[in-house]
Amino acid sequence: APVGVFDSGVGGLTVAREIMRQLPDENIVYFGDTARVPYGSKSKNNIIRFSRQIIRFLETKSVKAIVIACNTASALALDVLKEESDIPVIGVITPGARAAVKETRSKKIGVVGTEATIRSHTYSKVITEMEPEASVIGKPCPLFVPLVEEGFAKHHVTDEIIEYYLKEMKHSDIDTMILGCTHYPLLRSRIMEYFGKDVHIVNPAYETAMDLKALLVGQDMDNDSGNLARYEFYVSDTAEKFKHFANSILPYNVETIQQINIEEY
Ligand code: DGN
Repeated sequence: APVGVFDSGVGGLTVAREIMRQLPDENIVYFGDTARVPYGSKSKNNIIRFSRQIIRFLETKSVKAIVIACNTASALALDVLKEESDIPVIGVITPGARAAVKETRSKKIGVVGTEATIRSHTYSKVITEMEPEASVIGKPCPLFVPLVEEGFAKHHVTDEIIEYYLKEMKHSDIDTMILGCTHYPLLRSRIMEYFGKDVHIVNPAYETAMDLKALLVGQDMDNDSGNLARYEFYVSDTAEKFKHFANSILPYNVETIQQINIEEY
């Protein structure tokens, strides 16, 4: 059976890419909610409703586990969805938080993400449950998403926006920073350059793939067939833009992407 991965759009492909790297035998069904992106500026009720529909859709594909690749949906909907679902559902927040707690010496951790993710304080809550002495500074960086999607990751305006958003964080005493949004790993090298060596950068996509591996092995659900893994992609808006982005970040060429009406689920 495949693993279901979903996101508000294309960003979750950074998580799918890590799963492909770390679990090369696993089949993946990916859903990107391109008709309703962005989630970062939406209310909790809507994010839960959207995520519920997507999980119902993925269940029709007989997935054995679901990864919520979207930080915003993980921050606002994971608790509810986990409770409702018969199959294991994991998000990106706990894996990212755990890695940050392990890494930090100063116990001062920075988190960047969408407006909704930062406002929810979910990263802070999860981090302080693991390490009560930790303090977390959050900063919403909403412009990072369109910059990445429009192909501006290496443009000098992106460096200016990084400076604009992260100036305060740079002059704080954090020693670890979580890239708490699916798109931000694509700005990783620019952000690392901006902070210099003193700040450790955590990529929750990488950590989540490790957690998924542990989950599948632990429940004896890992696929060691040795066959070539199958990847299926579904979106709620036209496939064209998704395809372009997918082919710019995935290690192989995506040919077929199917558009579905997610409101039917
Ligand atoms: N996928 C979203 C996240 O990780 O929070 C970012 C895109 C969005 O919905 N704004």
